Amino acid sequence: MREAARHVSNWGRWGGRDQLGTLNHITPAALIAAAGLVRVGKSISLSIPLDSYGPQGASGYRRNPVHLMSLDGGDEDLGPRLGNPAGSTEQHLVEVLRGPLRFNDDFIMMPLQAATQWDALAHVYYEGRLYNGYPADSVTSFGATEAGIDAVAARGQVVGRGVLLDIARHRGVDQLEPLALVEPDELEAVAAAQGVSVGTGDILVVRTGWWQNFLDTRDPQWGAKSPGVSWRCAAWLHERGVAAIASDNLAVESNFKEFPGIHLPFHLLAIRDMGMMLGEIWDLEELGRDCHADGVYEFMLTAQPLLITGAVGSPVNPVALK
Ligand code: UVW
Repeated sequence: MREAARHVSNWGRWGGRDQLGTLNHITPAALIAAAGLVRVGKSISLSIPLDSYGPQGASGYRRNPVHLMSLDGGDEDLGPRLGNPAGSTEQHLVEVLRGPLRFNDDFIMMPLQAATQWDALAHVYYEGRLYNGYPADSVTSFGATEAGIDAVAARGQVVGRGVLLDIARHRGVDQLEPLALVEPDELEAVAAAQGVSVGTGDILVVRTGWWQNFLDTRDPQWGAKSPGVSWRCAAWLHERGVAAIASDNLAVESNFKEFPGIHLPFHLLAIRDMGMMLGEIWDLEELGRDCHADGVYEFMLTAQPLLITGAVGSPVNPVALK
């Protein structure tokens, strides 16, 4: 692991104040080339629904999104029935509801690490240092002052060439086995079989079929059983200049415990040493079917996080464009 960390480290590569990490690989030329992949006018969302029925909830510190209505037709109808023609005692609404306009408002409450999301570079660290050597205390209760999701979102940086590697289909299964590991030579073999290359500035999307497993089973241990890439894939991504990686499981990587006492070793290497954002819990089912049908495993991918000041992650609605 130490050797791997040294090999993949990008600290200082884009300057001592860099906030983007491997997203720096998405150059203007890469973006122009990605736009050329939109050929048939098709768009596919890769987001799971943001609702209370998602895969979070097994841990104490994460919950599924909670969606609440703060104003709806029921409120506006109730007022007149109770003798208040405006339907509200709030002064602004009293005025508005005297006219024809009616509207509905809502809230969402959610951990930014629930549902389809990006891990920002400030999400994971070890030995007191974040990506680029930023000190751990640059993230406080006010949020991240370095390597937060806001730096990425403000640049609109997460758009480029997406490449799907459909590991499940290549293995001839709907879903990988629980805790299965995907190794670099398999990434290579799947790319070759699909006739697609993975190169500098690409956003790699790895399908394990594990999202469909959740839909089929609703297993509370779904996340803990995730198959996914192994920590050895970090070097493969680094050598190719990949900009970001996303998958349809809990944490991109397999939850298989290879080293006693070390959890999520790929996270440590990818986020903290390489400066690579991880896209988690993406729905790759329709994209997988589509790429299989037309034999085209590359597309323009737009997956901008929300510009949430100081956040260490963000929900995202990634869209593949062909
Ligand atoms: C951790 O659980 C630490 O990370 P993630 O949300 O990226 O899986």
